[in-house]
Amino acid sequence: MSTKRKNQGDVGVAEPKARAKPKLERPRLYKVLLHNDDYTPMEFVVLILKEVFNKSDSDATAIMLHAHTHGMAVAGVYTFEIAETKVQQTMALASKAAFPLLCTMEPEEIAQ
Ligand code: TYC
Repeated sequence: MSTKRKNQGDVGVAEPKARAKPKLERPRLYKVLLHNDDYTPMEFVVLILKEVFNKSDSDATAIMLHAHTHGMAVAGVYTFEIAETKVQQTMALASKAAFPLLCTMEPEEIAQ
């Protein structure tokens, strides 16, 4: 077999190689939501926001009051596994204390 390369014309010759640094997709983010109810004490919700969501006392109080008056509030925005863990931790603490506090997560809208 010949060692000479076949003539491939100009196809691809002057083209740059594939990107050296491929662009990474941003990970999808999830909002963790605290839902209002009539029975969970305000102090317990503030405690959850401080302990699970690492909020300051004043941020925790503001988020709790938002849920209390508007029906729900965003406790934080995280990647999937972190959001899932925070939902599980919150629900475990609520059920241990026998409060009906509901915590859920939903994907953030994708920015265009
Ligand atoms: N509404 C509750 C009360 O009056 C307090 C509360 C606030 C409960 C926020 C849940 O996500 C919540 N004791």
